[in-house]
Amino acid sequence: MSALNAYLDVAPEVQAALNENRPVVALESTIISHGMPYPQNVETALRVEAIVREHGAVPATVAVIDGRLRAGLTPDEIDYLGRKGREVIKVSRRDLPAVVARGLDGATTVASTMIIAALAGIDVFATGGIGGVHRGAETTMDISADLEELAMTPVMVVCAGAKSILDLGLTLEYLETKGVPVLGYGTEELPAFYTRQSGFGVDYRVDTPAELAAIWNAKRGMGLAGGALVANPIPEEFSMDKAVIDKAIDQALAECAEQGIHGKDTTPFLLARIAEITGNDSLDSNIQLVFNNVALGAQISKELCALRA
Ligand code: PSU
Ligand code: MN
Repeated sequence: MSALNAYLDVAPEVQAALNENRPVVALESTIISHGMPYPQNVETALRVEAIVREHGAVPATVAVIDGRLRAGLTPDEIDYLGRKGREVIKVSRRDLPAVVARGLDGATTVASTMIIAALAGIDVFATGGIGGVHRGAETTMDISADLEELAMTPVMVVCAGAKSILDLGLTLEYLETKGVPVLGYGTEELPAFYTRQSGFGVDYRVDTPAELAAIWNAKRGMGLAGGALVANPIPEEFSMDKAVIDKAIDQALAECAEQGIHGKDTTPFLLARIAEITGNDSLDSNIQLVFNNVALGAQISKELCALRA
């Protein structure tokens, strides 16, 4: 047992699946606390777990509870994180030591969910969107720790691309420098979260969960450090009008600058403002793309188990 494992509790159902080479999908909790309003956040998180199960995998929602790293939460714990919302500490890599030492609760970002998933031995993690290089990063230096985590921690992350609150071109450059494969599921183009297209290409178009699993197995087999990013476009019927969403993002970015929001508050502020400006349309899209991603995550995990059987 490594030193860090002393801080980790894996839910019995999750541990049993891992021991028996059955599929498991890790899920993050900042999307619950900071990514969506209550009660839709809790409804979505519980539905997401059900969808993972319907696709034959075991869900492992990740968080920090009472200072323990947790892979696999109870519905009550999910409800608690969702009700507390933005009062819960948003925990990325740099926050883990203090939150654990103080015995606090925290919602995990993509970066810290990857850390905990890797410690637990979970390969596949599905979410909505990842953090990236923010627009204006050439002066603010605001680059999400999610990218650095993808560079070093061995987890395959399924997302719907990144929101254009970020500089998508610079985000891809960063991932290239760090050696993170960006794989488009059924697409040549990086999806932009609410829309299927961004104008930026992915590294490889991959059309089946089996091939995504094979690519991941090859990366691990060669001993290459770090993760991989699977970019899964939002289903056509739920995608948004580009002009509508771009206008909301521009307004949210302007308010963010006016109010001097910075650091770890930037992304939650932008997410909340975009949801408020566009109302239920963007929330519906957001929920649907997460459902789509966790279903793909379950299929990839199944294929990985088959490769290892
Ligand atoms: N982007 C989204 N939805 C989210 C997040 C980002 O579209 O919920 C959350 C994720 O938890 C992600 C975090 O890991 O925000 C990134 O925060 P930051 O930019 O401060 O690293
Ligand atoms: Mn940041």
